[in-house]
Amino acid sequence: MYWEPDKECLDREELEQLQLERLQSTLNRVYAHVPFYRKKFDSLGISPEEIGALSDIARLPFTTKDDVRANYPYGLFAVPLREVVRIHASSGTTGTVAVVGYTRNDIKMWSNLVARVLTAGGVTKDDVVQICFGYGLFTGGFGLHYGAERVGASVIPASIGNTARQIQIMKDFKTTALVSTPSYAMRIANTIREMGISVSALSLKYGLFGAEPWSEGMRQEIQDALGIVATDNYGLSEVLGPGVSGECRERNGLHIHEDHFLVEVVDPETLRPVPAGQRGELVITTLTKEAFPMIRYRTRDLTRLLPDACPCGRTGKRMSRVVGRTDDMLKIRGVNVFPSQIESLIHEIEGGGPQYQIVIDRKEALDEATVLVEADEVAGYDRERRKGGTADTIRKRLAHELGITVDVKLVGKNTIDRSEGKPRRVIDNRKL
Ligand code: DLL
Repeated sequence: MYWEPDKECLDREELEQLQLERLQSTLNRVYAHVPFYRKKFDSLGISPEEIGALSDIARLPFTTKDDVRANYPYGLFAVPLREVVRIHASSGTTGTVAVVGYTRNDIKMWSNLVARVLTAGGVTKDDVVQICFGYGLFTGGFGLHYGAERVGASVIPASIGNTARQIQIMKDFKTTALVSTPSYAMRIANTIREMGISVSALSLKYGLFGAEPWSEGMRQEIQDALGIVATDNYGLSEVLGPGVSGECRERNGLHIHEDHFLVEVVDPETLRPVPAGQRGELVITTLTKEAFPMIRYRTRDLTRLLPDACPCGRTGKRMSRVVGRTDDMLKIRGVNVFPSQIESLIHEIEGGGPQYQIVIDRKEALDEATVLVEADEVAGYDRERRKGGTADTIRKRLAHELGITVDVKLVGKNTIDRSEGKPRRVIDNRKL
Protein backbone atom coordinates (compact mmCIF):
# COMPACT_ATOMS: atom_id res chain seq x y z
CA MET A 1 0.00 0.00 0.00
CA TYR A 2 2.97 2.31 0.59
CA TRP A 3 6.26 2.22 -1.28
CA GLU A 4 8.39 3.97 1.37
CA PRO A 5 6.14 4.06 4.48
CA ASP A 6 8.80 5.61 6.71
CA LYS A 7 9.06 8.56 4.32
CA GLU A 8 5.47 8.82 3.12
CA CYS A 9 4.09 8.87 6.66
CA LEU A 10 6.72 11.01 8.43
CA ASP A 11 5.34 13.18 11.17
CA ARG A 12 5.21 16.86 10.38
CA GLU A 13 7.96 18.00 12.69
CA GLU A 14 10.44 15.42 11.43
CA LEU A 15 9.47 16.18 7.85
CA GLU A 16 10.05 19.91 8.27
CA GLN A 17 13.42 19.34 9.90
CA LEU A 18 14.42 17.13 6.97
CA GLN A 19 13.13 19.72 4.48
CA LEU A 20 15.17 22.48 6.12
CA GLU A 21 18.39 20.46 6.06
CA ARG A 22 17.85 19.53 2.45
CA LEU A 23 16.93 23.08 1.48
CA GLN A 24 20.11 24.43 3.02
CA SER A 25 22.26 21.90 1.27
CA THR A 26 20.52 22.58 -2.08
CA LEU A 27 21.06 26.32 -1.67
CA ASN A 28 24.72 25.86 -0.88
CA ARG A 29 25.12 23.68 -3.94
CA VAL A 30 23.41 26.00 -6.38
CA TYR A 31 25.27 28.98 -4.97
CA ALA A 32 28.58 27.21 -5.46
CA HIS A 33 27.92 25.61 -8.84
CA VAL A 34 25.31 27.57 -10.80
CA PRO A 35 26.39 31.13 -11.73
CA PHE A 36 22.77 32.04 -12.55
CA TYR A 37 21.69 31.47 -8.94
CA ARG A 38 24.84 32.98 -7.45
CA LYS A 39 24.29 36.20 -9.40
CA LYS A 40 20.64 36.34 -8.45
CA PHE A 41 21.30 35.75 -4.75
CA ASP A 42 24.18 38.25 -4.75
CA SER A 43 22.10 40.93 -6.41
CA LEU A 44 19.47 40.52 -3.68
CA GLY A 45 22.15 40.45 -0.98
CA ILE A 46 21.16 36.97 0.20
CA SER A 47 23.62 34.32 1.18
CA PRO A 48 22.51 30.69 1.65
CA GLU A 49 23.60 30.68 5.30
CA GLU A 50 20.91 33.24 6.12
CA ILE A 51 18.16 30.78 5.29
CA GLY A 52 17.64 29.37 8.77
CA ALA A 53 13.95 28.46 8.62
CA LEU A 54 11.62 27.10 5.97
CA SER A 55 9.68 30.35 5.98
CA ASP A 56 12.84 32.18 4.85
CA ILE A 57 12.25 30.68 1.41
CA ALA A 58 10.06 33.71 0.70
CA ARG A 59 13.24 35.82 0.58
CA LEU A 60 14.61 33.85 -2.36
CA PRO A 61 13.97 34.82 -5.98
CA PHE A 62 11.58 32.89 -8.21
CA THR A 63 12.79 30.96 -11.24
CA THR A 64 10.69 31.01 -14.42
CA LYS A 65 10.48 29.13 -17.69
CA ASP A 66 12.18 32.13 -19.35
CA ASP A 67 15.15 31.71 -17.00
CA VAL A 68 15.35 28.08 -18.02
CA ARG A 69 15.15 28.99 -21.71
CA ALA A 70 17.78 31.69 -21.32
CA ASN A 71 20.17 29.13 -19.86
CA TYR A 72 19.68 26.64 -22.70
CA PRO A 73 20.98 23.98 -22.82
CA TYR A 74 23.10 23.29 -19.73
CA GLY A 75 23.38 26.65 -17.92
CA LEU A 76 21.35 25.55 -14.88
CA PHE A 77 23.09 22.21 -14.38
CA ALA A 78 24.77 22.01 -10.97
CA VAL A 79 27.12 19.14 -11.84
CA PRO A 80 29.55 18.58 -14.71
CA LEU A 81 28.16 16.58 -17.65
CA ARG A 82 30.47 13.74 -16.66
CA GLU A 83 28.11 13.08 -13.75
CA VAL A 84 24.94 13.32 -15.83
CA VAL A 85 23.60 9.94 -16.94
CA ARG A 86 20.36 11.08 -18.61
CA ILE A 87 19.09 14.11 -20.48
CA HIS A 88 15.44 14.91 -21.18
CA ALA A 89 13.69 17.99 -22.50
CA SER A 90 10.24 19.42 -21.95
CA SER A 91 7.76 18.66 -24.69
CA GLY A 92 6.97 21.39 -27.13
CA THR A 93 9.22 23.12 -29.57
CA THR A 94 12.43 21.88 -31.06
CA GLY A 95 13.97 25.30 -30.43
CA THR A 96 15.04 26.52 -27.02
CA VAL A 97 13.24 24.15 -24.73
CA ALA A 98 14.00 23.24 -21.15
CA VAL A 99 16.81 20.71 -21.13
CA VAL A 100 17.01 18.77 -17.89
CA GLY A 101 19.62 16.35 -16.57
CA TYR A 102 19.81 13.56 -14.03
CA THR A 103 22.71 12.02 -12.13
CA ARG A 104 22.66 8.36 -11.21
CA ASN A 105 21.29 9.32 -7.76
CA ASP A 106 18.63 11.48 -9.39
CA ILE A 107 17.46 8.52 -11.48
CA LYS A 108 17.28 6.38 -8.34
CA MET A 109 15.29 9.03 -6.50
CA TRP A 110 13.01 9.58 -9.53
CA SER A 111 12.30 5.86 -9.87
CA ASN A 112 11.41 5.69 -6.19
CA LEU A 113 9.03 8.62 -6.38
CA VAL A 114 7.28 7.17 -9.43
CA ALA A 115 7.16 3.83 -7.58
CA ARG A 116 5.33 5.67 -4.76
CA VAL A 117 2.79 7.02 -7.26
CA LEU A 118 2.23 3.61 -8.83
CA THR A 119 1.95 1.85 -5.47
CA ALA A 120 -0.53 4.47 -4.23
CA GLY A 121 -2.61 3.81 -7.36
CA GLY A 122 -2.72 0.07 -6.63
CA VAL A 123 0.21 -1.33 -8.64
CA THR A 124 2.32 -4.15 -7.12
CA LYS A 125 4.96 -6.48 -8.47
CA ASP A 126 2.19 -8.85 -9.50
CA ASP A 127 0.92 -6.37 -12.07
CA VAL A 128 1.52 -6.15 -15.80
CA VAL A 129 1.95 -2.45 -16.58
CA GLN A 130 1.47 -1.14 -20.10
CA ILE A 131 3.13 2.23 -20.58
CA CYS A 132 1.51 4.25 -23.34
CA PHE A 133 3.66 7.38 -23.05
CA GLY A 134 6.25 8.44 -25.60
CA TYR A 135 9.75 7.14 -24.91
CA GLY A 136 12.11 9.91 -25.87
CA LEU A 137 12.95 13.39 -24.69
CA PHE A 138 9.55 13.53 -22.98
CA THR A 139 9.88 12.44 -19.34
CA GLY A 140 6.66 10.41 -19.34
CA GLY A 141 7.79 7.13 -20.94
CA PHE A 142 11.13 6.60 -19.22
CA GLY A 143 9.94 8.11 -15.92
CA LEU A 144 7.00 5.75 -15.54
CA HIS A 145 8.99 2.86 -16.94
CA TYR A 146 11.77 3.06 -14.38
CA GLY A 147 9.25 3.50 -11.56
CA ALA A 148 7.24 0.45 -12.65
CA GLU A 149 10.41 -1.65 -12.91
CA ARG A 150 11.40 -0.42 -9.46
CA VAL A 151 8.09 -1.73 -8.11
CA GLY A 152 8.93 -5.04 -9.76
CA ALA A 153 5.91 -5.10 -12.06
CA SER A 154 6.18 -6.65 -15.53
CA VAL A 155 6.55 -3.59 -17.72
CA ILE A 156 5.42 -3.36 -21.34
CA PRO A 157 7.06 -0.33 -23.02
CA ALA A 158 4.22 0.01 -25.52
CA SER A 159 4.81 3.72 -26.16
CA ILE A 160 2.14 5.62 -28.10
CA GLY A 161 0.23 5.05 -31.33
CA ASN A 162 -1.59 2.24 -33.11
CA THR A 163 -4.45 1.94 -30.68
CA ALA A 164 -5.82 -1.33 -32.08
CA ARG A 165 -2.43 -2.94 -31.56
CA GLN A 166 -2.24 -1.52 -28.03
CA ILE A 167 -5.55 -3.18 -27.29
CA GLN A 168 -4.40 -6.46 -28.79
CA ILE A 169 -1.33 -6.35 -26.54
CA MET A 170 -3.49 -5.43 -23.57
CA LYS A 171 -5.66 -8.48 -24.21
CA ASP A 172 -2.95 -11.00 -25.08
CA PHE A 173 -0.38 -9.91 -22.48
CA LYS A 174 -3.06 -9.61 -19.79
CA THR A 175 -2.24 -6.01 -18.88
CA THR A 176 -3.56 -5.10 -15.43
CA ALA A 177 -2.45 -1.45 -15.24
CA LEU A 178 -2.65 1.17 -17.97
CA VAL A 179 -0.35 4.20 -17.80
CA SER A 180 -1.10 7.06 -20.21
CA THR A 181 -2.66 10.47 -20.59
CA PRO A 182 -6.34 10.55 -19.65
CA SER A 183 -7.27 11.43 -23.24
CA TYR A 184 -5.43 8.40 -24.58
CA ALA A 185 -7.27 6.23 -22.05
CA MET A 186 -10.53 7.61 -23.48
CA ARG A 187 -9.38 6.78 -26.96
CA ILE A 188 -8.52 3.24 -25.90
CA ALA A 189 -11.95 2.91 -24.30
CA ASN A 190 -13.67 4.09 -27.50
CA THR A 191 -11.61 1.82 -29.73
CA ILE A 192 -12.33 -1.18 -27.51
CA ARG A 193 -16.01 -0.46 -27.97
CA GLU A 194 -15.61 -0.10 -31.76
CA MET A 195 -13.64 -3.33 -31.96
CA GLY A 196 -16.50 -5.08 -30.21
CA ILE A 197 -14.26 -6.30 -27.40
CA SER A 198 -15.87 -6.68 -24.01
CA VAL A 199 -13.84 -5.23 -21.13
CA SER A 200 -14.42 -8.49 -19.28
CA ALA A 201 -12.12 -10.11 -21.86
CA LEU A 202 -9.36 -7.82 -20.55
CA SER A 203 -7.52 -8.03 -17.21
CA LEU A 204 -7.36 -4.28 -16.49
CA LYS A 205 -7.62 -3.15 -12.85
CA TYR A 206 -5.87 0.20 -12.59
CA GLY A 207 -5.28 3.28 -14.69
CA LEU A 208 -2.62 5.84 -13.79
CA PHE A 209 -3.12 9.00 -15.75
CA GLY A 210 -1.32 12.32 -15.96
CA ALA A 211 0.61 14.82 -18.06
CA GLU A 212 -2.48 16.88 -18.96
CA PRO A 213 -5.54 18.33 -17.26
CA TRP A 214 -8.69 16.23 -16.91
CA SER A 215 -11.86 16.32 -14.88
CA GLU A 216 -13.82 14.28 -12.39
CA GLY A 217 -16.39 13.60 -15.13
CA MET A 218 -13.71 12.20 -17.39
CA ARG A 219 -12.47 10.02 -14.55
CA GLN A 220 -15.95 8.55 -14.10
CA GLU A 221 -16.26 7.87 -17.80
CA ILE A 222 -12.88 6.14 -18.04
CA GLN A 223 -13.46 4.11 -14.88
CA ASP A 224 -16.87 2.94 -16.10
CA ALA A 225 -15.74 2.20 -19.63
CA LEU A 226 -12.63 0.25 -18.64
CA GLY A 227 -13.75 -1.13 -15.28
CA ILE A 228 -10.72 0.28 -13.47
CA VAL A 229 -9.69 2.48 -10.56
CA ALA A 230 -8.25 5.61 -12.22
CA THR A 231 -5.83 7.87 -10.34
CA ASP A 232 -4.27 11.21 -11.29
CA ASN A 233 -0.54 11.92 -11.14
CA TYR A 234 1.32 15.15 -11.75
CA GLY A 235 4.78 16.34 -12.58
CA LEU A 236 6.78 18.59 -14.88
CA SER A 237 10.12 18.28 -16.63
CA GLU A 238 11.74 21.33 -15.02
CA VAL A 239 11.22 19.88 -11.57
CA LEU A 240 11.52 16.11 -12.19
CA GLY A 241 9.01 14.76 -14.72
CA PRO A 242 6.26 12.46 -13.40
CA GLY A 243 6.51 11.63 -9.68
CA VAL A 244 6.03 15.04 -8.08
CA SER A 245 2.61 14.09 -6.71
CA GLY A 246 -0.01 11.43 -7.16
CA GLU A 247 -3.35 10.27 -5.85
CA CYS A 248 -3.87 7.27 -3.62
CA ARG A 249 -6.91 5.08 -4.09
CA GLU A 250 -9.02 7.46 -2.00
CA ARG A 251 -8.86 9.70 -5.09
CA ASN A 252 -9.23 12.90 -3.13
CA GLY A 253 -6.22 14.95 -4.17
CA LEU A 254 -2.59 14.30 -5.08
CA HIS A 255 -0.06 13.57 -2.31
CA ILE A 256 3.01 15.73 -2.79
CA HIS A 257 6.36 14.08 -2.09
CA GLU A 258 7.30 16.75 0.38
CA ASP A 259 10.52 15.10 1.50
CA HIS A 260 11.83 15.94 -1.99
CA PHE A 261 9.90 19.10 -2.88
CA LEU A 262 9.06 22.22 -0.95
CA VAL A 263 5.82 23.65 -2.27
CA GLU A 264 4.21 27.05 -2.00
CA VAL A 265 0.98 28.36 -3.48
CA VAL A 266 1.17 32.02 -4.44
CA ASP A 267 -1.08 34.64 -5.95
CA PRO A 268 0.16 34.84 -9.57
CA GLU A 269 -0.25 38.63 -9.58
CA THR A 270 1.28 39.65 -6.27
CA LEU A 271 3.48 36.54 -5.89
CA ARG A 272 2.58 36.48 -2.19
CA PRO A 273 1.34 33.29 -0.51
CA VAL A 274 -2.41 32.78 -0.77
CA PRO A 275 -4.33 32.10 2.47
CA ALA A 276 -4.23 28.40 3.42
CA GLY A 277 -6.39 26.24 1.19
CA GLN A 278 -6.95 28.86 -1.49
CA ARG A 279 -6.24 28.48 -5.15
CA GLY A 280 -3.09 29.94 -6.65
CA GLU A 281 0.03 29.13 -8.61
CA LEU A 282 2.12 26.19 -7.47
CA VAL A 283 5.77 27.05 -6.80
CA ILE A 284 8.23 24.21 -6.28
CA THR A 285 11.75 24.03 -4.85
CA THR A 286 13.58 20.73 -5.30
CA LEU A 287 15.27 19.44 -2.15
CA THR A 288 17.32 16.50 -3.35
CA LYS A 289 18.04 16.88 -7.04
CA GLU A 290 21.72 16.90 -7.92
CA ALA A 291 22.01 17.64 -11.64
CA PHE A 292 19.13 20.08 -12.09
CA PRO A 293 18.04 21.68 -8.82
CA MET A 294 15.28 24.27 -9.03
CA ILE A 295 14.70 27.13 -6.65
CA ARG A 296 11.12 28.46 -6.37
CA TYR A 297 10.09 27.37 -9.85
CA ARG A 298 6.88 29.04 -10.99
CA THR A 299 5.00 26.10 -12.50
CA ARG A 300 2.16 28.29 -13.84
CA ASP A 301 -0.19 25.51 -12.74
CA LEU A 302 -3.20 26.51 -10.67
CA THR A 303 -4.11 24.33 -7.71
CA ARG A 304 -4.79 24.53 -3.99
CA LEU A 305 -3.49 22.64 -0.98
CA LEU A 306 -6.12 20.50 0.72
CA PRO A 307 -6.32 21.04 4.46
CA ASP A 308 -7.55 17.78 6.00
CA ALA A 309 -5.62 14.55 6.52
CA CYS A 310 -6.15 11.67 4.11
CA PRO A 311 -7.53 8.39 5.52
CA CYS A 312 -4.74 6.51 3.71
CA GLY A 313 -2.25 7.62 6.39
CA ARG A 314 0.18 9.45 4.13
CA THR A 315 1.18 12.71 5.74
CA GLY A 316 2.38 14.60 2.64
CA LYS A 317 0.22 17.61 1.84
CA ARG A 318 -2.23 17.04 -0.96
CA MET A 319 -2.91 19.33 -3.90
CA SER A 320 -6.19 19.45 -5.79
CA ARG A 321 -6.16 18.40 -9.42
CA VAL A 322 -4.59 21.10 -11.61
CA VAL A 323 -7.47 23.29 -12.72
CA GLY A 324 -5.74 25.58 -15.17
CA ARG A 325 -2.68 27.66 -15.90
CA THR A 326 -1.70 31.24 -15.24
CA ASP A 327 -0.21 31.55 -18.70
CA ASP A 328 -1.79 30.51 -21.96
CA MET A 329 -0.01 27.18 -22.36
CA LEU A 330 -2.13 24.51 -23.99
CA LYS A 331 -1.54 20.79 -24.03
CA ILE A 332 -2.38 19.45 -27.45
CA ARG A 333 -1.96 15.70 -27.72
CA GLY A 334 0.35 15.85 -24.73
CA VAL A 335 2.61 18.50 -26.28
CA ASN A 336 3.04 21.89 -24.61
CA VAL A 337 2.02 24.66 -26.99
CA PHE A 338 1.91 28.40 -26.42
CA PRO A 339 -0.35 30.46 -28.72
CA SER A 340 2.45 33.04 -28.79
CA GLN A 341 4.70 30.52 -30.58
CA ILE A 342 2.06 30.05 -33.25
CA GLU A 343 1.60 33.80 -33.45
CA SER A 344 5.27 34.58 -34.02
CA LEU A 345 5.52 31.91 -36.67
CA ILE A 346 2.53 33.26 -38.60
CA HIS A 347 3.96 36.73 -38.20
CA GLU A 348 7.24 35.59 -39.72
CA ILE A 349 5.54 34.03 -42.72
CA GLU A 350 2.71 36.47 -43.32
CA GLY A 351 4.15 39.68 -41.92
CA GLY A 352 2.05 42.41 -40.32
CA GLY A 353 0.03 41.57 -37.27
CA PRO A 354 -2.02 38.70 -38.58
CA GLN A 355 -5.18 37.77 -36.77
CA TYR A 356 -5.47 34.13 -35.98
CA GLN A 357 -7.47 31.69 -33.92
CA ILE A 358 -6.62 28.24 -32.65
CA VAL A 359 -9.57 25.87 -32.50
CA ILE A 360 -9.12 22.63 -30.60
CA ASP A 361 -11.56 19.76 -30.78
CA ARG A 362 -11.44 16.30 -29.38
CA LYS A 363 -12.51 13.79 -32.01
CA GLU A 364 -12.69 10.18 -30.97
CA ALA A 365 -10.71 11.13 -27.90
CA LEU A 366 -7.87 12.61 -29.93
CA ASP A 367 -7.07 16.32 -29.96
CA GLU A 368 -7.34 18.05 -33.31
CA ALA A 369 -6.16 21.60 -33.73
CA THR A 370 -6.98 23.99 -36.54
CA VAL A 371 -5.33 27.36 -36.94
CA LEU A 372 -7.39 29.97 -38.77
CA VAL A 373 -5.35 32.82 -40.21
CA GLU A 374 -6.87 35.98 -41.65
CA ALA A 375 -5.19 36.80 -44.95
CA ASP A 376 -5.58 39.49 -47.59
CA GLU A 377 -7.79 38.43 -50.41
CA VAL A 378 -5.86 38.01 -53.63
CA ALA A 379 -7.87 38.55 -56.77
CA GLY A 380 -7.93 36.27 -59.74
CA TYR A 381 -7.01 32.71 -60.29
CA ASP A 382 -3.90 32.91 -58.12
CA ARG A 383 -6.09 33.16 -55.09
CA GLU A 384 -6.56 29.49 -54.33
CA ARG A 385 -2.95 28.76 -55.12
CA ARG A 386 -1.67 31.42 -52.80
CA LYS A 387 -4.05 30.35 -50.10
CA GLY A 388 -3.00 26.73 -50.39
CA GLY A 389 0.69 27.61 -50.56
CA THR A 390 0.70 29.85 -47.51
CA ALA A 391 -1.40 27.47 -45.47
CA ASP A 392 0.95 24.69 -46.42
CA THR A 393 4.03 26.67 -45.41
CA ILE A 394 2.50 27.52 -42.06
CA ARG A 395 1.43 23.90 -41.54
CA LYS A 396 4.93 22.58 -42.27
CA ARG A 397 6.65 25.13 -40.05
CA LEU A 398 4.25 24.42 -37.19
CA ALA A 399 4.84 20.69 -37.54
CA HIS A 400 8.58 21.28 -37.57
CA GLU A 401 8.73 23.74 -34.70
CA LEU A 402 5.97 22.51 -32.42
CA GLY A 403 6.22 18.83 -33.17
CA ILE A 404 2.48 18.48 -33.74
CA THR A 405 0.36 18.40 -36.87
CA VAL A 406 -2.29 21.05 -37.05
CA ASP A 407 -4.63 21.97 -39.82
CA VAL A 408 -4.19 25.51 -41.18
CA LYS A 409 -6.93 27.44 -42.96
CA LEU A 410 -6.62 30.90 -44.48
CA VAL A 411 -9.78 32.91 -44.03
CA GLY A 412 -10.90 36.36 -45.18
CA LYS A 413 -10.14 39.56 -43.25
CA ASN A 414 -12.35 40.21 -40.25
CA THR A 415 -14.00 36.84 -40.33
CA ILE A 416 -12.60 35.60 -37.03
CA ASP A 417 -14.86 36.08 -34.05
CA ARG A 418 -14.07 39.19 -32.10
CA SER A 419 -15.13 40.14 -28.66
CA GLU A 420 -14.46 43.75 -27.69
CA GLY A 421 -12.56 44.08 -30.96
CA LYS A 422 -10.09 41.36 -30.02
CA PRO A 423 -10.19 38.06 -31.83
CA ARG A 424 -10.53 35.16 -29.46
CA ARG A 425 -7.16 33.45 -29.70
CA VAL A 426 -8.13 30.04 -28.48
CA ILE A 427 -11.38 28.15 -28.77
CA ASP A 428 -11.00 24.97 -26.79
CA ASN A 429 -13.94 22.68 -27.50
CA ARG A 430 -12.50 19.73 -25.63
CA LYS A 431 -14.84 18.66 -22.90
CA LEU A 432 -12.69 17.99 -19.90
O1 DLL B 1 3.87 16.12 -18.48
C1 DLL B 1 5.38 15.06 -16.90
C2 DLL B 1 4.42 13.94 -16.68
C3 DLL B 1 4.48 12.82 -17.49
C4 DLL B 1 3.48 13.99 -15.65
C5 DLL B 1 3.63 11.75 -17.28
C6 DLL B 1 2.62 12.93 -15.42
C7 DLL B 1 2.69 11.82 -16.23
P1 DLL B 1 5.86 18.32 -19.12
O2 DLL B 1 5.77 17.81 -20.50
O3 DLL B 1 7.02 19.16 -18.73
O4 DLL B 1 5.91 17.11 -18.10
O5 DLL B 1 4.52 19.09 -18.82
C8 DLL B 1 4.27 19.61 -17.53
O6 DLL B 1 1.88 19.34 -17.83
O7 DLL B 1 3.14 21.97 -15.80
C9 DLL B 1 1.02 20.78 -16.19
O8 DLL B 1 0.60 21.97 -16.83
C10 DLL B 1 0.71 19.59 -17.07
N1 DLL B 1 0.39 18.39 -16.26
C11 DLL B 1 1.21 17.37 -15.93
N2 DLL B 1 0.53 16.46 -15.18
C12 DLL B 1 -0.74 16.94 -15.02
C13 DLL B 1 -1.92 16.48 -14.36
C14 DLL B 1 4.95 16.12 -17.91
N3 DLL B 1 -1.98 15.32 -13.69
C15 DLL B 1 2.91 20.29 -17.49
N4 DLL B 1 -3.02 17.28 -14.42
C16 DLL B 1 2.55 20.74 -16.10
C17 DLL B 1 -3.00 18.46 -15.09
C18 DLL B 1 -0.81 18.18 -15.71
N5 DLL B 1 -1.94 18.92 -15.74
